[in-house]
Amino acid sequence: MTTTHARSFSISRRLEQIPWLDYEGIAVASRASLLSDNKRRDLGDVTEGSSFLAVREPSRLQRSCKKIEKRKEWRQLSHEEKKSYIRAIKCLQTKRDYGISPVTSTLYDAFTQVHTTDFRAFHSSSPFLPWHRWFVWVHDQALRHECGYSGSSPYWDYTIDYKNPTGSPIFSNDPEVGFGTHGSIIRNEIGLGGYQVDNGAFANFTVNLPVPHYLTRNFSAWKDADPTGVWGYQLGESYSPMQVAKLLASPTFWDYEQNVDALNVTGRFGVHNSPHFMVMGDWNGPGWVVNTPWALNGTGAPNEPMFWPHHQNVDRIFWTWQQQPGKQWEYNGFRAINVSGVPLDVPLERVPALPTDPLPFHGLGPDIPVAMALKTENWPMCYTY
Ligand SMILES: [Cu+2]
Repeated sequence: MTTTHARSFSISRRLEQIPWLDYEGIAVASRASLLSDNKRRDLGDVTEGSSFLAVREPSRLQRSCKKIEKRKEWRQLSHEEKKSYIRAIKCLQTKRDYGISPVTSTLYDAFTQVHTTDFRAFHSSSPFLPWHRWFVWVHDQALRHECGYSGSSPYWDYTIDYKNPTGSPIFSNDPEVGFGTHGSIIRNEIGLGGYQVDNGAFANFTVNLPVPHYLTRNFSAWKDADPTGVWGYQLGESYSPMQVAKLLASPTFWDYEQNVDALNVTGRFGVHNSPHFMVMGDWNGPGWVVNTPWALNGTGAPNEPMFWPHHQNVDRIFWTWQQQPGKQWEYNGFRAINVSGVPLDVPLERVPALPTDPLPFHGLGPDIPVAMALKTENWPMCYTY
C-alpha cells in the first residue's frame, strides 16, 4: 500500500476526549477490523505503517456488544419515545463540545462543524456511506449519554411518503413530536434563504453555523420554480420504492455509491440527495452556502434535525444491500484527496478507495478505518435494522 493510504489524519488543536466514547476499545477494534480485512482479502500485513496498527493490545481489551439494538421507523416509536428523541436532539444545544468546534461551543454545533470540515473528503465518493454511518452512530451515542435518550433510534422511511413527502407525519406541527413544516416567516440570512421554522417541536429553534440564525426550510422552493407542483412529486419519485429497488440491485459497492448519490444524473436527484433538496433551507447541502463566506467549508446540513432520521434511512438501505451474499465487507470505488480549500465546483484528484482508509472525524471521537464501519452489528455500533 502507498503512504497516501496509510496516512492518518492529524488533529491540529488540543481536544479533550469525549467521555462516553471508549477510545481504547475503538483503537483495539480498529486494528482488529484491519487484520480481518487483510485476512478476507488474503493480503498479509499490507497495512504495516498504518496508525491504527500501532496499538498492541492484550485481548482483554477486546469489547463485544452486550445487546444489538434494532432501529425503528419513526412511525413505530411511541409518543413518549418521539418526544424524548426530539427533546434529546434539542438538548445537545445546551452541552459543551469538548473543544471540537473552533467557532462555536455546543455539541449540537460540533456535529455541523465536523460535517463541514473537508466536506468533500466524505461526500459523493466511497467514504460517504461508512463515514455517515459512524457519524450518525456517534450522534446517537451523544443523545443517550449527554441527553438521556433511551428509546429506539428512528429512521424516516420516506418511500412510504414519496407521493406526498411534505405531508409525512414526521413533519407534523405538533409541539412535542413533530419536526414541523417550513413555517411562514421569510428569512434570507443564509444565502438562498427560506422560511423560519415556526411550528412543531423546533419552532423558532436557532442554530449557530455559519452564523447564528433560525432553523430554516423551504419546502415550497421547488413549487415556486414550477407552479404545477410537479417538482415536489418528481423529487418524491426519486426516492420511491421503485428507485430503492433499483439502488439495491447495484452490482458493486461503487455502483451503489454512484446510484445512492445519483452521481451520473443531472441534478443528482437520488435516494440520498432528494430529501435534502426537498426540504431546502439549512438542509440544502452546498446550494445555500454558494457565494457566502462559508462556501469553501462545505455544508451545514446537520443544522437540520431531520438530518438524523434521514441518514439513518440512507444507512438502512445500505445495510439492506449489505445483507446480500458476499456484500457485507465489499468496499471499492474512489475517494477524493487534497480536498482542503478547493472550491466546491472544482474537480478533485481521486484515488482508489480501500477498507483500510481512515475516516476523518476532526475530534468528534477518534478517526476509524472504513472496515470498522462496514458491519453495524459489530462493537461498538451494536445495532441492526
Ligand atoms: Cu453529509
